[in-house]
Amino acid sequence: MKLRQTWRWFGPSDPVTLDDILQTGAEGIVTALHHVPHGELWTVDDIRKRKELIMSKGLTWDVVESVTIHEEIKTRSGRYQHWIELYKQTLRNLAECGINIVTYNFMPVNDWTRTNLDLTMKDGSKALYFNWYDMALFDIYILERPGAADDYPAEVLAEAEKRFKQSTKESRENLANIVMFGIPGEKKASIPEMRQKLALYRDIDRNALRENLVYFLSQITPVADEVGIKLAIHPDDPPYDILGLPRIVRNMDDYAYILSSVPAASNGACFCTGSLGASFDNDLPDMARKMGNKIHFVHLRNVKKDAAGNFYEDDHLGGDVDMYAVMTEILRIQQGLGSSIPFRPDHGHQMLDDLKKSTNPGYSCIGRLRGLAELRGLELGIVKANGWN
Ligand code: DNO
Repeated sequence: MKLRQTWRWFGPSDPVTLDDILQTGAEGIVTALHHVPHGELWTVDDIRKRKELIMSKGLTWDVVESVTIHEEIKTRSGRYQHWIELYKQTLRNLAECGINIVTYNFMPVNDWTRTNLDLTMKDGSKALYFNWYDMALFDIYILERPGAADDYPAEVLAEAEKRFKQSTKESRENLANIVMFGIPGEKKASIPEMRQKLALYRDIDRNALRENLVYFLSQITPVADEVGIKLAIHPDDPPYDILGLPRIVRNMDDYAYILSSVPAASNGACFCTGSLGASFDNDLPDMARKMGNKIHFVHLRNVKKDAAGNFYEDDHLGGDVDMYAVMTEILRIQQGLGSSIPFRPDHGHQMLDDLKKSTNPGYSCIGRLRGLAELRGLELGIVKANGWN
């Protein structure tokens, strides 16, 4: 049995339309109700309308990415129990509409973080990039987080200071917008809002955040098990502590802790090779082997790191991640299952005609289409060579 080829769509305002997606050869859609504020209930009516829209084009809604977790759940403060009850009801509503894989993350404050959204590659295409010097520049000189300078090595501090001196008001605003970019179609944070959110985590260290995640999972997994939903926690991107915030989904130890602390059938992972591949410590094929059928969803993407840990997003089959080895492990897991694990080509370079269009960073059409085509070919080759079908 093969994997299921899916495609992330940001809803009706996505410049890549459902008609476009049909031509990529993707079989299923990954999406969310991005207009619903974080934490609020997804109603059956809203879910059904979105599902019907997708089905009217001959596609299916296979995976939700993401039902975002309210910050009060992550910090276990304020009305967290109220938000958890809403989360449970959203899971029930999704199951009622026949949607049964739900991706989420437990990154404090920010979702994925980059410092450059259009790094020019040798071939003229553009890629997303993360650089510690610009991250430090943002953290120390723009966000002005108390104690920020203590979190970076001297070499990074020196380069950040140099870059700050050369920066302009406009370049600093631009950097802040990139670091706080968030998810297309969702509310963007301002610097004062970001400071307020960071303050909520003042007393939350790694252990406390882990406990909050385990509490959340112990609350929602009985519902997910009952209605047949598979949960898929996305790793932290990048898999490092940033902005003084603890990150708790970075490597195999973190996943082992999360999966064993709440041993429910529904408790599983989104295996994102781009996020996990940004760490020198992660051996991805080995992680896939260890996680086995706890992998409920897969993001395939590649990264190229330099010695300092800065990284850019490379071609899907280029970069540091051995995509052949990862694909082989995922397909090996797939052979023992009765249903297809969905994967999507994650991010892609802005290239060809897309360079002239306004696109969602990482989510333009042609770069992902190239990725999907390459990954689909890789899959076919591995399946045939192993006598799988
Ligand atoms: C970035 C994405 C992430 C992911 C969420 C899952 O492109 O992979 O934003 O959707 O972290 O909750």
